[in-house]
Amino acid sequence: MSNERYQIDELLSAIQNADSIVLFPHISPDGDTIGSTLALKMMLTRLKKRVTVVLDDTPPENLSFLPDIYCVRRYSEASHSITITDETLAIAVDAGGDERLGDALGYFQRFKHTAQIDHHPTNPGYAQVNVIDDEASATAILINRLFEAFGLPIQREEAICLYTGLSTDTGNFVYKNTTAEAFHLMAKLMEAGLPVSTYARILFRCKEKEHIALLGKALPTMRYLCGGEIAGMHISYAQILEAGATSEHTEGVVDYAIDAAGVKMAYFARETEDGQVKCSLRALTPYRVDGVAAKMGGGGHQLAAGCTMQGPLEAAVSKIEAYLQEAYLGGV
Ligand SMILES: [Mn+2]
Repeated sequence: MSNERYQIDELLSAIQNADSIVLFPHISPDGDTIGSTLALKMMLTRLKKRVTVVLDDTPPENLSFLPDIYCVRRYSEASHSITITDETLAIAVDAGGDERLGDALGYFQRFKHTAQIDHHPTNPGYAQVNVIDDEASATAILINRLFEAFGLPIQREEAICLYTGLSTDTGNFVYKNTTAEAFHLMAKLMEAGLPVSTYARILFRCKEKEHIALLGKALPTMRYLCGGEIAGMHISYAQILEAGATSEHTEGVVDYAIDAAGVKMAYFARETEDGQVKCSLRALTPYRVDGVAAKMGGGGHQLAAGCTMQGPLEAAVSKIEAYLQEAYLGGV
């Protein structure tokens, strides 16, 4: 099956016709873009292609366990040493829009042949060959389809990479995008020798000590509004420093607010070094926080959004609480 957004046959030919391939994961990289890219890189290497991976960013520290992660090269350093020929193919991986390539976009556009593999519904189809399936839980699912099309059985290291993509994009198989196909792939990865408990622990259980220290400072600020249906926490920049933490360690703190029983909408506000306030917002269906974020120049999805506000912290917190209550009382 092939249509304008799902040109799988065209991608297979483009790969077959290429002698070298450059892969482009997206900036602010997550487990799916990095895991899918690395699995694809391993697969293409088995097909005797010369493969490089360029990224206008650095992979997060928590993905440093991934096999071949060292192959992900900083775009600004790597791009000079790669020769582009008429037989070089560029493939963007998991990038929902071409702006997700950051400064590497201009470079991507210089290739004679471009393709992309993605699952974001808002993807405009910016490459010559687009393989977009917005019903796929993760781009890892689409990479698996390439393994199948090329008749290549998945090997253990490839399984670790695909598992990382699939499990992180589905929130460890609990988000609404978790499909039967996700579990079929999971079975296949297990058969390939995936040590799931080892990697599930690394990805979903282990926390940096700085994160725990920061959590210890945020939790006492938990405040409930609207009969316990709105919850939120905040932390000052001084407290972040006291915890020895950086912004990376604040990830996931907001979950403690939205996961409190009975809570429908939640926020976590943190002061930045320059005195602004970054706010993460969460909601449970049918409530939504995208509108609240948009009011403050931010954005995101219905159930997970964010925005940056002017300080001071206390004023920003009052404002965000007022907007959340307004959205809550409005019904959604
Ligand atoms: Mn993804």
